[in-house]
Amino acid sequence: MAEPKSSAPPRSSSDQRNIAALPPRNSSARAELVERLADKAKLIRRETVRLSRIAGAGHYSGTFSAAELIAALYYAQLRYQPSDPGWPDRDRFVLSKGHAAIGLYPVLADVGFFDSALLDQYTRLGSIFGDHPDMRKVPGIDFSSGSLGHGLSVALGLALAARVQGRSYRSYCLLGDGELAEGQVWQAAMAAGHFKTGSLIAIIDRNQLSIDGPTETIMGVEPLDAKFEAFRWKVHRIDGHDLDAILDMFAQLDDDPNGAPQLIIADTIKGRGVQRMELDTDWHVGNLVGADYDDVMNEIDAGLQPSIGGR
Ligand SMILES: Cc1ncc(C[n+]2csc(CCOP(=O)(O)OP(=O)(O)O)c2C)c(N)n1
Ligand SMILES: [Mg+2]
Repeated sequence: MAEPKSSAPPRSSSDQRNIAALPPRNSSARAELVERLADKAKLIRRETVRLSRIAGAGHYSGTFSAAELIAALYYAQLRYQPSDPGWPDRDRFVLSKGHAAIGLYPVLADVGFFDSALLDQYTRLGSIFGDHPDMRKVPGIDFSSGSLGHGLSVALGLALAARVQGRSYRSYCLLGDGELAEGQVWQAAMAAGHFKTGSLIAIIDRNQLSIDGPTETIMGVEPLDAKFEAFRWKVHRIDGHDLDAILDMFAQLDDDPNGAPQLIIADTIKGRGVQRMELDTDWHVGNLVGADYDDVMNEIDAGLQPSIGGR
């Protein structure tokens, strides 16, 4: 394979992300930011519950494990212009675990990609919103995912495209840990290391569970750090529900587009934020109605409580 030319300009910290600069820990500006992001994570969980009821079923637990990550990405990290979804210099975001789209659509609406009233028709005949996202229909979606295993390859292609086009955008990809059983993920991982795509940022939602059981029983993925390091990635590991840790991690990412691709392993809890769902495979897909619906909404409103999941 021919080596793509490497002319992508480095990003500078002054590049326009969603926030100009990360306020230091323990400052009031930082506390305000974290509170705002926690509110957005609540929005993601609440809307997931509401839209699931419209559809008659929804992916709760794998969306909840990623709620803080998605909130931090869209309200503090990615650069984009909702008025111009195809802006060529936008950061790309590939939701490789496409079944979490139910939590992403409300964010795209909230930041202004489309009218949030459209969500009331979620999955109904004629709606642009399917259970999995369609890049041809939904403004702000960069890839039609849902069939697991493809996203990292696409995000890598987008990172290589930035290099060829001389653009400074980053390419982010959110993967599930069960998804890592797909061989194509490892082809992409190997190629990304080989091509030194430093502008590629993969985030693994390490919630320990696939659809019907623990990853380590179905297809063990550990030691995850060592595997990606062997493929020449720079690897970080954080608590994926700790907004301060996520923000610090984002601020530490390298800006060299020709350096090692960068992986964030985010240790999370599947179903986090709703105790009955935590680490319970029965809530991968479900449908909350009646009093259960109201109870769960109240629980979400109360914010994250100590996890019963033991981690
Ligand atoms: C290629 C493919 N195989 C199977 C599925 C069915 N499926 C949907 S979600 C899921 C579980 C994936 O587990 P993980 O990646 O860990 O997702 P999370 O725990 O974050 O929900 C599976 C197997 C799919 N969407 N695509
Ligand atoms: Mg998982």
